[in-house]
Amino acid sequence: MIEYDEFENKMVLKLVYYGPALSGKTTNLLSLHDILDQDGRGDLTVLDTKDDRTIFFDLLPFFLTAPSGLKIKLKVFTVPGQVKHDATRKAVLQRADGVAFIADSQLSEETNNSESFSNLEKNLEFVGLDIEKLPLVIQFNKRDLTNIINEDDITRIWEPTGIPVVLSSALAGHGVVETFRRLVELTYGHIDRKYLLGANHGLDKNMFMQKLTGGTVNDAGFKDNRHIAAEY
Ligand SMILES: Nc1nc2c(ncn2[C@@H]2O[C@H](COP(=O)(O)OP(=O)(O)O)[C@@H](O)[C@H]2O)c(=O)[nH]1
Ligand SMILES: [Mg+2]
Repeated sequence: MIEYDEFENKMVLKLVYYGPALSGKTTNLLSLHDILDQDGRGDLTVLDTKDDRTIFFDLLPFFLTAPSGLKIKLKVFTVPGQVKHDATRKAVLQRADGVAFIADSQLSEETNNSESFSNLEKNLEFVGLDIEKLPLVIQFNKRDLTNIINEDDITRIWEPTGIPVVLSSALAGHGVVETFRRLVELTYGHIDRKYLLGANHGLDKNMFMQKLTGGTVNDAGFKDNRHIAAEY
């Protein structure tokens, strides 16, 4: 649920990187921060320390102005993955406009992934968001490691859901921008339907993508990432 202030001509969007502890959520934002080194990208705040008591979230903001003058701030958050930080996760998830679920590809993490995804479903319901309508992208991270879930299994499980899947190695920066692009693209569609960004503000999808990611919509993203994954 977007924050839109018509009087001030300002809009604040919120994207959330969700997933189990240590799946690579913070690493995604660190890589995004490094790769998208451009106008409109703010500084990264990492509040996620290794000390259990001080784990909160990370925040990477982006800023852009539509041709109409509408100022848009896009806040990208991570949640703490550990089970006990559920209250923080709920708070971060409030009013989210889109979610990237970062799964850890290691076979040993399968239970943690599925518990975290169930937790996402439960918490979306708790904060009043409909998972069927919310822009959602799944990233299978750590493709550089061995003993990982294979691509065929990922496709078999996730393709029927229609949720876009990106294979990545966030540590190497692979698949990180693609995940963000996919999410930003879905989020644009979601918001444009309601706030007519194109019709009323002159901000079409390509311009939105260009301003946020420095690139245009890449519909071959999934294939590209399969290609990258094959390199490991
Ligand atoms: N091998 C490998 N390690 C990764 C990758 N992404 C993250 N990591 C490592 O996994 C650990 C947890 O990452 P972090 O981003 O802190 O996880 P978070 O708890 O989800 O924020 C760190 O040691 C990262 O360096 C990846 O793509 N490949
Ligand atoms: Mg983290």
